[in-house]
Amino acid sequence: MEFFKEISKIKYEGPNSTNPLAFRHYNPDELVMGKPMKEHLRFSMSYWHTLTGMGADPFGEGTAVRPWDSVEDKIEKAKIRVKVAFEFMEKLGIEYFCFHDRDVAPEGKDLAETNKILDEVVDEIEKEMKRTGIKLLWGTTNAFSNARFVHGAATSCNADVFAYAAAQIKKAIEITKRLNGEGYVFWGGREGYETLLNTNLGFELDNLARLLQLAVNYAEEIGFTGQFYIEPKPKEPTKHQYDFDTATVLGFLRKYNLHDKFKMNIEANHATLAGHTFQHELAMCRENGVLGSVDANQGDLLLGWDTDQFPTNIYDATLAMYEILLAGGFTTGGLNFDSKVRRASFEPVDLFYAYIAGMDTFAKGLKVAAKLIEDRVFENIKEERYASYKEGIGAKIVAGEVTLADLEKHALTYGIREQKSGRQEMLENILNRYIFG
Ligand code: XUL
Ligand code: CO
Repeated sequence: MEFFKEISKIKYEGPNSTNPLAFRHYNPDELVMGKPMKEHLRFSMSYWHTLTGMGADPFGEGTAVRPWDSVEDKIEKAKIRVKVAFEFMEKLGIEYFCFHDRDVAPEGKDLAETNKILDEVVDEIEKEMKRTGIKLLWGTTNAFSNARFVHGAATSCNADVFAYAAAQIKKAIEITKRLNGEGYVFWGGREGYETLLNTNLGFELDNLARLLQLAVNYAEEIGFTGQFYIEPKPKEPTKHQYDFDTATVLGFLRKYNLHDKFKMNIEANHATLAGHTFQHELAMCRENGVLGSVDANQGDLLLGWDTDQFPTNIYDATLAMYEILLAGGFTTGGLNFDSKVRRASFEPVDLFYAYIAGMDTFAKGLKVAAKLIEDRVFENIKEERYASYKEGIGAKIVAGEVTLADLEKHALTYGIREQKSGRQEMLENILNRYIFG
């Protein structure tokens, strides 16, 4: 059965095409820096927003028109959605997907039944993966939507909830392994707090580390070799999320000696909610050797929450790809669109327009970023900017060959000899030239 009958496979038609159902920049096999675009970008479909996001908001119910959802039985519906998902990915030429346990299958009356239903739906996913060759970028668990997670999961004050979350994670790692997932994400959905008047912050962080350590142990025990990622986010749903940003997560991981086991899954809109740019978070990961995977979306700077919009901002996409290329590109990770269509874009075809926009934006960003790196546009300028550390006192500082007294002597003798302009506006204009010609 075909679900998107009016839509055939989306093709690359080149930058001059005016066909809204074609790629203008994403040309999967075109070589960029000697590697096909699709291998640089490793696009992935988010199962949750694409298949189960209905457009509900705090003021009204979902608006999405999804004809395949008309079947009553929840398990049957879940199985049909699997077919829809794979037809969608095939038509867009997306070779990876990501999911939470609860996106793909409904919960049963208890954990045992829930796990049984999940296995049944995973059977269908496995068949479709074999048929199409589409792969699992990462799996994860949803330990935040159900009311049992009211006080958090690993950081809940209730030990039964800690155990329940652990059981869910155990199962989610098992299915990720079964589907050959290349990674597994921990996003701390409700791992945070509203008020310190009732919260033992130190104890909750210890518990978060305990659960992550148990997950590491279990992965080793069953031979799951996929990469573990933590996805930082500063707020929402809780006021203070523990995994605030990359720097905070690095501090946490190092304190609990977990830093060798985790990389980051950076989400664009989470970075901006933390008061950073997307590029900042990626650069911080690159400098610390923890750039793992990316949830590509964009926020609305006029709004203070996670809007999960499809990325169309060419500056952000270019600078993100610039960081990713500088870091050596993705290995296990990829570009997952943790993005949803707006509530008023309720027709199935809107899902295609949205992914085409996101994929084309990042493809164009990749091409521009590659050119910037090949021409060493910023590298040469940065090298020149720090030249004073290459010789004289600067070289001695870097080599650790000076004392404060030596530096005092230097300052007394020379003062500040020369300052140079940072040339920010010139650089921004050069960036524009690379993007727009
Ligand atoms: C929530 C979010 C999640 C994670 C996976 O803001 O980004 O969907 O990506 O749990
Ligand atoms: Co995300």
